Amino acid sequence: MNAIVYLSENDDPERWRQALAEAMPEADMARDFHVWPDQMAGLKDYDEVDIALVWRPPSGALMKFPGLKAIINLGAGVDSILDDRTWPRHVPLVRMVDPALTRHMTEFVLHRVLHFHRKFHIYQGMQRRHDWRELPQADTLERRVGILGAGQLGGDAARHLVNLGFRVAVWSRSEKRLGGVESFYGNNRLAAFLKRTEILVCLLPLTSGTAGIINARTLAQLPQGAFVINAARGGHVVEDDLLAALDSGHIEAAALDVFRNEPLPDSSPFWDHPGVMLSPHIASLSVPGSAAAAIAENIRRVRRGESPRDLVEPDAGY
Ligand code: NDP
Ligand code: OXD
Repeated sequence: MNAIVYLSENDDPERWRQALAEAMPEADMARDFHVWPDQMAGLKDYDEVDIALVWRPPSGALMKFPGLKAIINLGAGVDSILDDRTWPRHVPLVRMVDPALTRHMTEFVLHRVLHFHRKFHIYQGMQRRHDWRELPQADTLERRVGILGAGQLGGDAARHLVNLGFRVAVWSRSEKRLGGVESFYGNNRLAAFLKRTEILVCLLPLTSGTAGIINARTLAQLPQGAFVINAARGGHVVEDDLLAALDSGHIEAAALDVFRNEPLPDSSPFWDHPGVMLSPHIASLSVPGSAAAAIAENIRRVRRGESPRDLVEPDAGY
């Protein structure tokens, strides 16, 4: 028998059970979908579990299922799994690639880029002071946006920004050919990418090669008055360095969705910093009704003995 175990404290498991039931009418999700650790009673033997659906699973939990054929992550970033030394490396790990996840991230990026580009961060303060003035406005065609990461999310955001007229560049490991987008790749091109970037967007995976990439040195390489938008992981930013750059005015403002410690502690200076627009890790939330299609297809592939799509390369870290 094949069974699915759901390991996540982040979401309502019933939403995923329901979405998968619709995407896999051939399966009996009432019988075969088990929620760790509270709803495991219906399972005779942990060996029966071939699929784990996970989001930040508790350390050691995946080791309890020796028959696993795939670990399917209910989000795009797999850093929390790879950081846990107990995850079974021999089991294929799948990340989330889903049109709704991509669409919603692009909305977030467009919103933040337009917010800074059109100076709404300044107009908001002016409203509070009853200050009716118009500020000089740069033309979109002259505004240089740079995206760290040009994968599913960075690539889509880049395309939409190009459509709005922005001058867009991406930075990735390998060269990209995206219409109208300048491609920088490799560590030795990072400085040149930063030098031309007025609005920096981070959409990198968190790996040993990208942790702390937004730091005093790289922030100093951005032009005076640049903006930072981080929708990837808190670990990409050296938070004290960003605060110092905001305080000095070198960075005019930042939009931060992710933090090293989440939920963001009440004592964090980011909460009340006038240059920070903050959100609680909601840039793009997984949508079960949309993501279930790709998950169902991967479950079918694995059960037919085929390799799943959207595999993570553990050595690369994403
Ligand atoms: P992808 O794996 O599709 O893309 C990753 C991109 O980063 C690729 O272009 C890759 O380069 C590049 N990259 C990786 N390592 C390096 C490096 N060392 N130097 C330069 N470029 C590098 O990931 P997604 O676009 O699907 O997701 C990106 C991240 O967004 C996730 O890992 C997650 O952390 C975050 N996220 C945040 C959400 C939120 O709500 N805040 C929601 C969803 C995701 P190459 O193409 O050459 O391989
Ligand atoms: C993700 C996230 O990685 O929501 O999908 O952060």
